[in-house]
Order: sequence, then structure tokens, then C-alpha cells
Amino acid sequence: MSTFSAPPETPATALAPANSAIAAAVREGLTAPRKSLPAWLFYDAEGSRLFEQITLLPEYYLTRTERAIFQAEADRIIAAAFQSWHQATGDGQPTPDGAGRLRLLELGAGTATKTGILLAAAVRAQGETEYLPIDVSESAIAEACLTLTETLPQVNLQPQVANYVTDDLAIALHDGPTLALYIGSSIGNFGHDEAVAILRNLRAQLRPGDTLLLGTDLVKDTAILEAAYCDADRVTEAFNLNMLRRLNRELGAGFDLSTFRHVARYNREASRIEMHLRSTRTQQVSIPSLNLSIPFQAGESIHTENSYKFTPDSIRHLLREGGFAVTHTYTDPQNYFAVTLATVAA
Ligand code: AVJ
Repeated sequence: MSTFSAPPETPATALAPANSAIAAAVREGLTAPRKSLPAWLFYDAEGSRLFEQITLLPEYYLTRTERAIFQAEADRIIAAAFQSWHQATGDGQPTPDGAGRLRLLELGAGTATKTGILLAAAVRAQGETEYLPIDVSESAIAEACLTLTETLPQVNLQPQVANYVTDDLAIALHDGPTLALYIGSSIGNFGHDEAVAILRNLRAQLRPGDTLLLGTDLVKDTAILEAAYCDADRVTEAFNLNMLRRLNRELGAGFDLSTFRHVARYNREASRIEMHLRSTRTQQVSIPSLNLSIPFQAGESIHTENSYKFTPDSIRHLLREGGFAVTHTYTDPQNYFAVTLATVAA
């Protein structure tokens, strides 16, 4: 397979700085022998809107199942986080001056719609509660803060715009327990090594007795998994194709969306849903701003996402490698989704 490159009349540096990370990722992914694009490229404004729509689909059980678990278990989760702190430090409940209060921190907070259930439980337990949402999207964090200010005024917001995948976290010290949230099966987008690195990055900011609440989708029947990523209303198809539309918009790429098909299949050996965009014909797609022309064979695909599925064992092992020990597992009656509480391992 050859990749045609025009003379570098338009160097990548001529692109707006915000586009340089995108340009680098696209060049790397589409010139590789097996084409791929990183899943974070899904989330422009339109992609974020489509993902919100996905979370409401009947086939996409993940979001509503995790929400139901939070609704049923939030008070117990908060109590268990205090218990973990008490066991490690000997400290009791927060004092009237607020010392020893539990704070919540969230990786990839997004618009934090489910987090409100846990924050409300923390407020019930101790009154005022600090919340540190961390996300790469400034607009998502701003929306989360706006909503929470109105609905839960007892929450003190300390938002941070940061990329917890590529950058070391820097979290302010705190004189009580921290409960870190990494929910929504967001960790499922990463392979084992990267997932471990994310957990260790978080672990480095926590102290003995602090806890992590991890939300993960569980291995289940193939038909149920595949339907969740190939819904009847074709919202997931639009979400997948939007990645190409984004490259057309932001890089001036020439993808003809009618020549790419949405594919989502469960790879049971690898325990993951794999999403692809498959070219229905042999074609060249030009990306002028990158001086690239990308050849596609009929049936050749771009791998756009992995969504890993877990078992109680694989969750425990992953957390162990990341520096955490499981203390509680919360799930739904159908065992579709797991919410796991783990403590910082000594
Ligand atoms: C946001 C990564 C949890 O993997 O289920 C939904 C993204 N992709 N439908 C998932 C997604 C297609 C979602 N996560």
C-alpha cells in the first residue's frame, strides 16, 4: 500500500494550533498499513451531541444501568469511602469546621450528569462537598458547573481542564478523604497498558485510605453488545461517520460519507467491541491540508474505536496493576454493568 505525498508547499504548521494534534493523529492513523483513527476524535460539538443521544437509546443500556446503580447505592458508596479512610488513618467523621470532609474528583467528567447522584449523597452525609471535575473539554466542564451550581449549591466546584491520558495530574492537597470517579466505562476505550498508566497517574495523586469508583461495562451476550453499538435508529452510525465529517470540516479532507459503512462487531477473544468505517469501494481520499492522498481498497476499513468489556476478575486485576485493591462491587440485577469501589493499595 502506498501513500502519495505532494511536495510540502503547505506545511502542517500552517494549520491552526488547535488542529495540530488532530493533524498528527490523522497522518499517523491513515498512513499506517492498518488504518485507524483515535476515538477522542469523535468528540467535537456534533459528536458530543450524538453521544448524548446514544446514551438515551433503548439498545444502549450502559448509561441508564450505571445511573440505576448509583441511585440504588449512592449512600452506601459514600459510607464505604469514609470507611476506607477511617480504616487507613483512624480518622472519624468530618468535624463541624469541615476538616475531614470527603471530596469527589472525576476523570473525564464531561457534563457530569450521573455524578449529581453521588454528589447529592455526599451532601446528605456531610453537607458542603468539594468537587473537582477534570476534563479536556472546557465547554463540557463549564456546562457541568453551571448545572451543579443551580441544582446542588452545597457543592464547591474546582474544575480543571486537563488531559489525564497524556499529562501528569496535579491535584491540590486535601485534609480528608478523596473519592475519585472514573465512570461511564470510559476506561473501556483504552487497551490494558494505557488503562494501567491512567490508573497509576491517578494513584500518584491519592493517599492511603482514598478510594476510586470505577464504572465498567461487563462481558455479556454478543447480540446485546453488538446492538448497543449498532442501534436501529442508526445514531451510532452517524456518530462513527461524524469523525470523517469532522476531518472534512477541520482538515478540508474529501471523504464521501456515502462510500463508508458503519461496522461494530464484538471480538470475544479480545473482550472488546471494535468499531470501523469500511470503504465500499476502491478510492483515493485527499487531505489537502496534510498533503496526503489516502488510498482505500474496496472493503478496507478504518478502525475508529475499541470498547473493552470486563469481568469481575479482569476488573480486579486491572485495578491491582494500577495500584488499587477492590473493596466493594455494585451491579444491576442483570449483571450488565459493574461499579467497583477500590482503595489505594498500601
Ligand atoms: C464513552 C467510551 C463509554 O464505549 O460505550 C458509544 C463510546 N461508542 N457508542 C462506549 C461509544 C459508541 C462509549 N464510551
